[in-house]
Amino acid sequence: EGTCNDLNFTFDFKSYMIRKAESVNAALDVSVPLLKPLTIQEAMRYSLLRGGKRVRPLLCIAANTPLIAACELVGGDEATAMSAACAVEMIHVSSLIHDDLPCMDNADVRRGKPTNHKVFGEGLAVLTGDALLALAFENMTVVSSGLVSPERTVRAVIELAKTIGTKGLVAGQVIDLSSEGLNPEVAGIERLEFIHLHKTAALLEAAAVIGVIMGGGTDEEMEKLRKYARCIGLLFQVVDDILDVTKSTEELGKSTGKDAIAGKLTYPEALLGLEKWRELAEKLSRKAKEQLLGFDSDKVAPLVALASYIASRNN
Ligand code: GRG
Repeated sequence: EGTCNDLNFTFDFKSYMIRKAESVNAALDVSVPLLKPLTIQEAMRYSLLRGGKRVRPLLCIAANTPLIAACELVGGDEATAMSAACAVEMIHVSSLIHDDLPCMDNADVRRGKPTNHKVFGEGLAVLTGDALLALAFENMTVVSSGLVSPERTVRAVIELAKTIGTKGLVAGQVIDLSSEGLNPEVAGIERLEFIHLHKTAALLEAAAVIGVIMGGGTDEEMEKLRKYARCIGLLFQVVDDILDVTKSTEELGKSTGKDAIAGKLTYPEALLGLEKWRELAEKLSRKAKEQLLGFDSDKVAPLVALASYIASRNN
C-alpha cells in the first residue's frame, strides 16, 4: 500500500474497501440510539448492521476523497462524508426492508438471513423502514454540523430527498410493481431502463453527488461525478442481470437463463443476448472512468477501482 510520498503509488482496493467498510460499520453502530422502546432499535440494528457490501457509503466516501488533502486518501480522514455515507446506507436498508414485505417482493431472505418482517413481524418492519429513513436525515444533519456549512448540508438533504421520492426510488418501485409478471419482450427495454435508473442508479448517483457536496466540491466536479455515478449505477444493474442469468443457469443446470427467470424483469438473454450485455457492461465501466480524467489520478484511484470492482463483481 502506498503513502503520500510514494512516487509509485499503487492502490490496494481490497484493503481500502475493508478499511472503509469498517469505519462505516462503526459509525452506523453508534448512530442507532438504544432508547425505549427497544424492539424498534433492535429491528433497525438487525437490518442495518451486518451483511451489506456497503457499496453506496463507499462510493460517497470515495467521491469525497478527490476533494480533500492528498494525505487523507491514505490516512482515511473521511469526516465530512461519513454521516452522509451512513445516511445513504440507512435509506438503502429502509428501501430493502419495505421491498421485502409481502405486499411488495415478498422475500424471506435478505443478506443471508431472514428478512426483517420474518423476524419482527410486518407492522414493525414497516416502522423500521420509516425510522431508518428519518434517522438518515437526522443523523446526517446533526453529525455534519460544524464540519459542513448549512448551505451544503441543505443541498445534500435536497439531493437525498429527491432520490427517494417520486423522482427516484419510489418511481422505480411503482413501475416495477406494475410490471410484475410481464414477459420481457412485452415490457420492453425502456421500462427496464426506467426501473434500473430509478431503483438502483438514483441512489448510487446521490451517494457520489453528496460525497462531493459535503467535501466542498465545485459544480463542475459534481457534474462529472454525477455522470460517473450514473454509469456505475447502470453498470451495477447490468451486472446484476448477468449474475441472475448465470446463477439461475448454474442452479438449474439449464443452458439458458430465460426460463429460470420467467416472471422477473431480466433481459440479457431475452433481448440482447448475454454477450451484448457483457459488452454493455464494458462500455459503461469505460465511460464511468472517462469522467475521472480531469482529476488527480492518485485521488480518484478508489473511484477507478470501484468501477472495475462493480464490473467484475460476482455477488
Ligand atoms: C422506503 C426509502 C424507501 C423507498 C420506497 C421500496 C422502495 C420504495 C424501493 C425499493 C428499491 C430497491 C429495493 C431497489 C433495489 C436496489 C438494489 C440493487 C439492491 C441490492 O443492492 P446491493 O447488491 O445489496 O448493494 P447489499 O445487501 O450489498 O447492500
